[in-house]
Amino acid sequence: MGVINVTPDSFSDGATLYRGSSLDIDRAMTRAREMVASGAAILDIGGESTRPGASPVSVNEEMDRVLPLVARIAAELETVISVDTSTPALMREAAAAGAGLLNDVRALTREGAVEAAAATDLPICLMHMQGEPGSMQVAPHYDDVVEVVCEYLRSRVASCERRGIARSRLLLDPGFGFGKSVTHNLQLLRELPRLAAVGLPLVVGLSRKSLIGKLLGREVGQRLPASLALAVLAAQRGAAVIRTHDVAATADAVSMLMALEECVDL
Ligand code: 7PJ
Repeated sequence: MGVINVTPDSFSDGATLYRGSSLDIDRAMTRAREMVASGAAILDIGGESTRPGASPVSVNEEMDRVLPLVARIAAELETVISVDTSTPALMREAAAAGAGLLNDVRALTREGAVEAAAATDLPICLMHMQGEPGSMQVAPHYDDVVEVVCEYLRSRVASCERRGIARSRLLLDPGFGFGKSVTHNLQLLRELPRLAAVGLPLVVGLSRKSLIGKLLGREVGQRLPASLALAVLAAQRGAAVIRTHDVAATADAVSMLMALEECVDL
């Protein structure tokens, strides 16, 4: 899953996809085309910055950022379009514009989100987050992070099922970096098989995340080697989808694991 952020303040795409405050949609399309050519099966389009400390975006602004790009990708590329949103109105509109997956870092907890997602018939990724982006990294605390995340995601699955979303439509994500210390993130990665045992496909996003900065002292632009290692380690522990900013390199890295495990003949 290749990440395309359409937020002017994104730490990884902001500098290149925007001219001032307006999205350069041709540049975003070039990025999308490159990612598909490099082996991305899914493109994840997000219009809300959820990095730690980010400020909220209005519904209209988020829709204006995301929908034109979803429509262009749907018209021009053969790929699954994922929309990274917690906003019910955007879920509905994105599905109508050609999205193939809803990716919600708030696991459909916003008012009206379960109903909106249910009505689309699309697959949905439910992610765990403790707190909200503005404050989630202040002092994250868990007694047993793996147990808490598993229990939370199980309860969200049950709630979705009660409200008309078949279990077969769901994917789960522990939400690396979303209200988690370095130790919490490492425990979740180490014990990812416990989350895989819930029985639904796992999405993992560790690409360029701040745990790498904290462990190695690397700036965002210097985090690719560690991101590749984390992608392989996650795939080895049962991740079905790897969310990454660097598709070509990640596809190569994960392909080595797949060759080793004889999942594919390269
Ligand atoms: C994730 C996400 C993630 C899922 C972001 C960033 C922050 N969606 N959206 N999983 N992260 N499912 O890319 O650093 O880890 S935004």
